[in-house]
Amino acid sequence: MNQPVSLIGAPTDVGAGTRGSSMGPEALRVANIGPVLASHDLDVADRGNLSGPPNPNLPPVDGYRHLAEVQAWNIAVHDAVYAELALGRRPILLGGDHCLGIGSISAVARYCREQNRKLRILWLDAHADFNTQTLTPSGNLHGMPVACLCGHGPKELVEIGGHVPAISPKWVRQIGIRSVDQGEKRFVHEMDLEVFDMRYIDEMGMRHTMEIALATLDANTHLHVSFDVDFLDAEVAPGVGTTVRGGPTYREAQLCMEMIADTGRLGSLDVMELNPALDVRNKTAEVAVDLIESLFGKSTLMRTRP
Ligand code: HAR
Ligand code: MN
Ligand code: MN
Ligand code: MN
Repeated sequence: MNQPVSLIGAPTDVGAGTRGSSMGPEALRVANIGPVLASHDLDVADRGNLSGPPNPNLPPVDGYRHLAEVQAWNIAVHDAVYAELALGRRPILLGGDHCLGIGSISAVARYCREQNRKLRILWLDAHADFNTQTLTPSGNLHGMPVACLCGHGPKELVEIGGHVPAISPKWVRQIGIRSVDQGEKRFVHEMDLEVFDMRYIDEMGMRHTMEIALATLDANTHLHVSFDVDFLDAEVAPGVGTTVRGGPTYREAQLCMEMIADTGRLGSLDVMELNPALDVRNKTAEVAVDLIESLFGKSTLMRTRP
């Protein structure tokens, strides 16, 4: 039997500029995320939704929008994700906007630290999410979670996992990136983040990209995937707040997920930024569920790794 999984809904859009990702968890359930995973010999528990403050829809204060609300939601996410890991289960966070990656990944990092495990984070996204108070063009905290996790952000967010910084940039591999703000770009280079942007994927192909991103995993490595649905090409996945043209096709994304599954190391997952208010007949949710099915080991035929 595979390691069991737990679904945790976090219905909020407090970190985003566009409203609607608060409906993401229910859209993923309507697209049958639970039963689909259960059909692959997995014990699936749906823990329901977390609760937190409403979205006050206010402008930024000192460079951040909704910092107190984002903090409250991330503490709830941290505690819920940590609790599932402590039970020996694999948490699947159903977002919600991507600011919640702070709570989720700081919990995973805490657990790995306690268990003496290595951590590798795959950040699948159109965006680097590496802005800071001074670099951000919007104040939206969903543009800052990777920087916060690396210790660059307000103490309300960087301290959530109890260890600052929660992670090292060396543990992160970003894939599918194609929209990075000017100041953010400089900071990505300064911190030496490993980014496989769309040009890299165009030139080298998804297979080579994933071979490099997944290199040097060992039996003691916990693999966390933070899947921002806007990673996907906008034509495949219109149901997100910040679509960016020129992302991975459906097949490229499938290969990405299948190669992650082949490692057998997947320990936790975030599914973020799905916005049903912008979707077409829930198709983006269905595409996301198809891909997650591959991530948890669905394959067309039985195959040995070539
Ligand atoms: N870079 C922009 C900002 O910081 C928008 C990035 C956030 N969008 C997301 N996250 N969907 O990946 O405002
Ligand atoms: Mn993101
Ligand atoms: Mn994004
Ligand atoms: Mn299916």
